[in-house]
Amino acid sequence: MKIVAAKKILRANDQLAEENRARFKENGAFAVNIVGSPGCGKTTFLESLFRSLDGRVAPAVIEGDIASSIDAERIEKQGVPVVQINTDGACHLDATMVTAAMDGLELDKIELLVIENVGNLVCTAGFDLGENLRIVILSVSEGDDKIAKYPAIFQRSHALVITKTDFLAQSNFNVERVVGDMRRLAPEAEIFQVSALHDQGMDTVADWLVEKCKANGG
Ligand SMILES: Nc1nc2c(ncn2[C@@H]2O[C@H](COP(=O)(O)OP(=O)(O)OP(=O)(O)O)[C@@H](O)[C@H]2O)c(=O)[nH]1
Ligand SMILES: [Mg+2]
Repeated sequence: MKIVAAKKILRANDQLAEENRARFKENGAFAVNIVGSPGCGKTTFLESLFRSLDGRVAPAVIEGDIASSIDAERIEKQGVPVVQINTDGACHLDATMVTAAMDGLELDKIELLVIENVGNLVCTAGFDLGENLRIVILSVSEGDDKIAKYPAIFQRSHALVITKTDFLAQSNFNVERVVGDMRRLAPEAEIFQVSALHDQGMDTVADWLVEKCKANGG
């Protein structure tokens, strides 16, 4: 019985995710779901990304957190429109929450809609939000075994961003192992290496996203 219930919830989520995707398309908004562990550097990545984009596309953010508006306040400081979702304990966003958040945004004015998911490498993997692209962030301080240990989220992502590379010199993190693990699981995925806090490597990511937005009609 429990398995049937879970399947029903996922089917309902998938249906709503398709509706979200259609709404993004209608409005010319390219949606990106950012996933990764708590503290891996998702918000710092966004802050650096918006500096790098430097107005080339019109961005907005949906911030997902269990509690607080700390991340939304950080994004707001950059002058980027943002809506905060508090999941009240849930370890991932779902398509319904994103539908509700859209009401707080002028979707037709947005070319790049970034959704920062709740920090979690497990629960976020199963829930399509209606995004066009999923980016998974892995920081050097988490260790190089994470793709092997949490494969689903990496397998279902279109890009891997290895961040906090400024820590590489003080760590035993093996970049080649991580790249190899990702290539085996998701051969088509893009792989970037950045130090978002220091704005290093971010121009390549920003250029790639601008191309995606333009191809989407933005
Ligand atoms: N040295 C270094 N620190 C970083 C980098 N990126 C993020 N940090 C630090 O890592 C910590 C967590 O960064 P956040 O961007 O808040 O991480 P997050 O993934 O958004 O965290 P949650 O939303 O709570 O899951 C902060 O102290 C950042 O300053 C980086 O590239 N290098
Ligand atoms: Mg954050």
